[in-house]
Amino acid sequence: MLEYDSEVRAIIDAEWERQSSVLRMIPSENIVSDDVLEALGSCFVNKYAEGYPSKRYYQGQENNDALERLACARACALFGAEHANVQSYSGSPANMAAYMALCEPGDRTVGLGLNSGGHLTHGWKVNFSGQLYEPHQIEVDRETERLDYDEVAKLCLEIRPKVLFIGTTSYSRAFDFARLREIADACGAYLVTDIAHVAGLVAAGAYPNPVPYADIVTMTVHKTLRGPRGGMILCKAAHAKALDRAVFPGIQGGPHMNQIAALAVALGEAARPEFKAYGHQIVKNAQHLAAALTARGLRIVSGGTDCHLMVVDLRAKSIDGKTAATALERAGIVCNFNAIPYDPNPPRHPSGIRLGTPSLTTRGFKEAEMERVADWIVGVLDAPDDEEKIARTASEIREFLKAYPYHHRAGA
Ligand code: DSN
Repeated sequence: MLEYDSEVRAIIDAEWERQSSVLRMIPSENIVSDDVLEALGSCFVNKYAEGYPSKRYYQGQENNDALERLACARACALFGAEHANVQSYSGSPANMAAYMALCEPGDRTVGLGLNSGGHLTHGWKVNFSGQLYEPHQIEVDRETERLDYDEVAKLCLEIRPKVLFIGTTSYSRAFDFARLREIADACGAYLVTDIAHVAGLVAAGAYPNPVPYADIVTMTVHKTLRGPRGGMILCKAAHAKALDRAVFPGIQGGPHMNQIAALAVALGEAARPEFKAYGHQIVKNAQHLAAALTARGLRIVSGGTDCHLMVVDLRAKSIDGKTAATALERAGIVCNFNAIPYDPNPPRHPSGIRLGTPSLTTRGFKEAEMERVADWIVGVLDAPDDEEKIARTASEIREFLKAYPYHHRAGA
């Protein structure tokens, strides 16, 4: 492979070495199976397919059509959806398609604020969702750091948004989707849920499924779902036409058929019993890690987690999130700095870090390993300038990881 390009080969090898020798704890990252990788690198990379099955703008589509139909059928079966669109390049365009299918520019929307765990595309002011529409943001309750559904209902009745857009990048609690549907109905809004982070947990039955309640459900497929980089959208049959039109030709041209091939493989893997066990183990690992960090003197935002991630408030250790994340990286623990709700510190140096367990769980980590992870993390946070200790931790982790392979076959 890459016989004639030693420069790129060397960089890929270095990245493989980096990924395999550190604790990868960014919750939006995972490790795809060899089969997903093979499909992603298949001959579908050579083919254009603008349009939808049986309605394309190029010839030579019989295999593209079969592939896209298979991916959509697998998506609908896995999540219990009426319609699937598998063409979105990633999560932000998937969210854009949801807005375009349901709203006109200038319409009012309600979404979860960034510091409360929402995403840029849920109405943040510098994002298209905050500029093309009229966004109103909900924040979590100051005390519980959880969504207060009475407050959501109050805001929605006051604002009367066209869309209630609920999803997360760092909110760790399970949503009450039935309640959100009631709130949307009471104010005449559509309900869109963005399950980019928890899609794999939903597929595994380890997190509530919003599909019965939401008009549109968007997701990325590369996080807990363990597929290739990409987006996917599910919706009620009534929105299918508007949604498909929003994706193509509304937002994008030809779909990436190699990405859809890899997604079809990932959806097949996610339907297997091993994946159910995997999804539940991700959550058990996250809950165990949250408890282990709490026992070592750290505070977890909202007191714990119902999913694969948590935000850790570092103020008790007198260290900011960025300093912590860079020290942890030197020690072989890769995460990201993150704001906590109502963060008194600036976004570039917020008070927290965000940790997740999907990729460690793929490598075979269970609760016992989470105890080791908690020790390593707290050891670094207690002495972020002790370079000797940090180097020792990095080499301990590198050694430890040799027993946990960095690739896996389908469903394993
Ligand atoms: N970048 C993703 C995450 O890390 O949560 C969200 O877009």
